[in-house]
Amino acid sequence: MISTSSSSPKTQYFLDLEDRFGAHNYHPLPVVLNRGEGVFLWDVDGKRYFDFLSAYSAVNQGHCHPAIVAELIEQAKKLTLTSRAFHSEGLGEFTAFITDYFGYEKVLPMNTGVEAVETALKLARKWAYDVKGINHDKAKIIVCANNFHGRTLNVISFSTDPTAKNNFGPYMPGYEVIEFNNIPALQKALQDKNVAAFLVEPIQGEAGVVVPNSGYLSEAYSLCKEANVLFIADEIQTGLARTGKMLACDFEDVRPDILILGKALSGGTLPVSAVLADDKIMLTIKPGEHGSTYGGNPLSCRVSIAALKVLKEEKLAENAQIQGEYLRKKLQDLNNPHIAEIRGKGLLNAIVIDHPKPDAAWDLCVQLKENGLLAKPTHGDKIRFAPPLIISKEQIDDCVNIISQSLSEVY
Ligand code: IF1
Repeated sequence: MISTSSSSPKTQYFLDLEDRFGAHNYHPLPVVLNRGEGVFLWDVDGKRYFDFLSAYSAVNQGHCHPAIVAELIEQAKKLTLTSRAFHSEGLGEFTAFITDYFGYEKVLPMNTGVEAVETALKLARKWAYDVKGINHDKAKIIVCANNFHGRTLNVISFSTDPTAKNNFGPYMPGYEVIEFNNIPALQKALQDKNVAAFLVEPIQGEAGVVVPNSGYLSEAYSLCKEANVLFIADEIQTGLARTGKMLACDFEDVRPDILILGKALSGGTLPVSAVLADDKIMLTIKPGEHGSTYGGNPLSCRVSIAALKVLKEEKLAENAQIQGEYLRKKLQDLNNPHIAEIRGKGLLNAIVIDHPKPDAAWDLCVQLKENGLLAKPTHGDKIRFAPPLIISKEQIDDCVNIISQSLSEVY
């Protein structure tokens, strides 16, 4: 039984249900939500919170965005799923829309983020054999330490996080892990002629919002080009305006050979992911070689078009840039001795807590919750601050006041 002194009977009821009947594969804050609108969430007692997690960047457009929900409802009444055994109006329109939006020749739609990562990795291997001419079963993919790309057996095979990986073996071969933000390490790894691709998060999210040196992505991209190796960007968390540009790779004018998107591609309404690439890569996968029952369904397609339109119409990249800078400055100005570091880009931010108590970051998050702001600790001492991108300056002011007050109450 999960119990906290402040949980209401109603909250406790739902905590107990999950605890009793749900797998224990998460450790959530003890808050039970039942409504969302814009930057706000409400719990079962009607208490309102600022959302500073945005479902790990899936609700960049804000909760229950009216334009996205309207499209969802309208399409749900018309046609939701055909499977890819047949064509649908929605899929045709989506493929044209998203390839034009990001400037690629082709798209392959999937559902969850990790499925899109798997798709990108399969594409890279197929390209390696069919185009680059690597010998059968020899293709190698370079990845970075402290990566997070999802939770399938293949993807955790190249995780360096023991919690995500241990006791799930045997693992998939064919990966080499190098240090993130280390160009010489990449140079060395690229000397192997069997390297097909380099898979990287432009900013490492799970690692605690680790922003690489400026120039890292563009240099890594150039090295990949020289070595005839595909540069794969996992922009599932960093993309779609989160960091202050449409893609985090845009900061360095890098156009990935394979671009992976997910999360906010549906504005938090249903799982939609996508892999974008040009013909010379995408057309290496032939009919029957890859797919998904729900991937590219007409409901997802229409919702995704609406979600992408909102990003541009509401200038969310610009707002993320402006409010992100403002948030980091306001947090600096607190001059709080327990905030050791404030880092991030746009509205993908994290603070590092400096406090002797082992659960210091968790305790602060519980206090933030008491004071009406929801954020989640990661790796013990870090807290992610990533509100929906529609947040205003006045709302940031309110949030920083809550953070300041909570810090003084808890430490
Ligand atoms: C969980 C983290 C964030 C991702 C990148 C692929 C995926 C993710 C860059 C897979 C997913 C989520 C999953 C969520 C926690 C969360 C997370 F802390 F674990 F690392 F956001 F930072 N690539 N990230 O960030 O996408 O299959 O989940 O749709 O609980 O696993 P998915």
